[in-house]
Amino acid sequence: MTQSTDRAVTEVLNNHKGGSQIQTVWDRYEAQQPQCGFGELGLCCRHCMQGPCRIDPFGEGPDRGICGATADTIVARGLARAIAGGTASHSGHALHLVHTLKKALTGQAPDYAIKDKDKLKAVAARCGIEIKDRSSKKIALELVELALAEFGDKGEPLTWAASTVTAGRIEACDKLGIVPTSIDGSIAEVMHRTTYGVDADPINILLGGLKCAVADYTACHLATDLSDIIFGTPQPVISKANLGVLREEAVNIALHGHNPLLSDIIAQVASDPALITEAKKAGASEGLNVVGICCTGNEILMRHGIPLATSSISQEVAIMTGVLDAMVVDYQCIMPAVATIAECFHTKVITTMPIAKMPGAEHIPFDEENAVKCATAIIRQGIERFRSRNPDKICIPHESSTAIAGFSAEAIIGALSKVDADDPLKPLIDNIVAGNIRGICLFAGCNTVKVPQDYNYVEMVKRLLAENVLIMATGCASSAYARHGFMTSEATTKYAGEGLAAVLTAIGEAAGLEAPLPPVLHIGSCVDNPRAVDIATAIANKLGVDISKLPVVASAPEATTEKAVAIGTWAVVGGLPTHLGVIPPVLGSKLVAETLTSTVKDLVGGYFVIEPDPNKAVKALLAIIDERRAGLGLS
Ligand code: NFS
Ligand code: SF4
Repeated sequence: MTQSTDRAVTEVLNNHKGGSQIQTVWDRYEAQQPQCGFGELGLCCRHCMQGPCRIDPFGEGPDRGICGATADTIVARGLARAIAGGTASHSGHALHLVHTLKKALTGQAPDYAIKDKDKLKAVAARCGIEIKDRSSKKIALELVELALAEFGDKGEPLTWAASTVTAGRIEACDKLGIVPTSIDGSIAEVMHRTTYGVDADPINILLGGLKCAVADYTACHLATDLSDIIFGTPQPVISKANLGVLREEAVNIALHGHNPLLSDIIAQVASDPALITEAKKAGASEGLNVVGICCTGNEILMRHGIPLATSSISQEVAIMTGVLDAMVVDYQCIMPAVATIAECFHTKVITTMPIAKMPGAEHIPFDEENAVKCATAIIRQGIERFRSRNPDKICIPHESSTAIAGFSAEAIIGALSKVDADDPLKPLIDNIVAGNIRGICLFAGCNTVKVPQDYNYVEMVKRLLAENVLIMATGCASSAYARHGFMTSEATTKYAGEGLAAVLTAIGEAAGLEAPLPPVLHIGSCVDNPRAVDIATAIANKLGVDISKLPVVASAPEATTEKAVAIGTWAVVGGLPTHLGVIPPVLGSKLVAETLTSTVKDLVGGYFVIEPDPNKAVKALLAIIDERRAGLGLS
């Protein structure tokens, strides 16, 4: 099967010099065939030691587990646990930021500070904290306490959720009893109710999953806000994406993982002239070249213009170029296989977090209290490794694309305000009303071994752009579009329909770019998905309707992780029809599948559209956009 539609990835897969023993994610996928049909349908349960239990999907074998759990119960429990897993990841990420900001404010983490005071004030005011003439430090300390309370037993609705969505969303969640009062409490509750002999009512379990997903949204929004406060709110920046950003004459260090707490500091330290001189002394005439992989790559691309090497599914391929001197990881989406592949090259894989170690990697604990010192030590490891690079194993593809990134909600409003300073949203809304922008689609989520890398992303976006749908992207979706050249002004000319192209050109020119805005706006990493909600909420509030009425949809055409399941679920609760291009393990229960794709629509307005074929998916999304336009009285 085709492994990837990314030419750089394919070039390295075909020509790498690591030897025939190299196995990649695609080889291991093949070795797993055929995958278990019970697992694919969600019909296997291992929640107790009497199991595993399996339900026969054809109705000929057992229709209940040993405890009596039905297919509906088992499938619902599995899905709820996936949502809890994703939420736990985002909670850990967010809480790490809160603790670090607290340490920075109390002098324990001197390498971090409040970089964006305006964002601090805006977030604090939104959360009901008094601003007046108070110092940034006082405001921030109060914000930290408020943030910490979101994780514990707050006993009332979570501030980061309640203060960022429409009144209609709060009402819908209230009615269903899915308003979480604790981020971590919601995760624990799902784990509790899905253990042996607790919740057996599939619909009740699903509601628990939806509630946990709202907690996931809260954690993501909190993480985005704190990252902006500590490291600055992204603004448009021009950089490059794809494996061609690796350089033969430089020490190449890839930052892979998720939290900017580590990567942003390394990105800053990498411009230290003393370290650059050290790299040159080691023989790298072009000094240091820091590149990003996965979401942490998006974070440093957005804030520092650091080039993006590749996305999650092709992380091993970055090592197979033979020029990656160090791969520095924190947590999430890091395949344990990278340490194995690195054994065939000179690359040093460095783990940094106490909860994420890996056999075969070197562990250098990253401690926020000595962040710059740790970052310097990590970079030195990369410089040292450069010396043992084997020139015979080099295989750098030439492919890389220009990518304009950094479209935070603030940056988008900033660009729009150049068209209408008094009422920045007006040009956007007027063009939606006039049909120049038929709708908006948020592309999110991962790559998966089950779809040739980026195939669904590229196929879908070409058609949607031609139909004047404005695209926002996050996570590995944004990586796909950056690597395939969709984040350039030229892409607007090439792919956007007439109406959309005219709007993007007018905004680009007013904003002083002398060229159109890109048709795919890179709005951040996966935790940054709430930036899209912020924009949708602003549009909805201005129009006086709920988000569930807007011609706005979401798609995760190549989803992989539990985090993607959690995000997709809160997008649905947020009122967005959400397409999945990979079939989640729910088809073993007709009830669960129907609830997610249809019944839930009457409850929250959003629902899942499961469609592996990208062309059919585009048709479905366009029909939904038109249905919603009609609902608003728009042609
Ligand atoms: Ni999102 Fe980012 Fe990528 Fe998927 Fe993983 S990197 S947090 S989970 S694979 S988009
Ligand atoms: Fe089987 Fe029930 Fe135990 Fe699951 S919880 S493994 S269905 S006995």
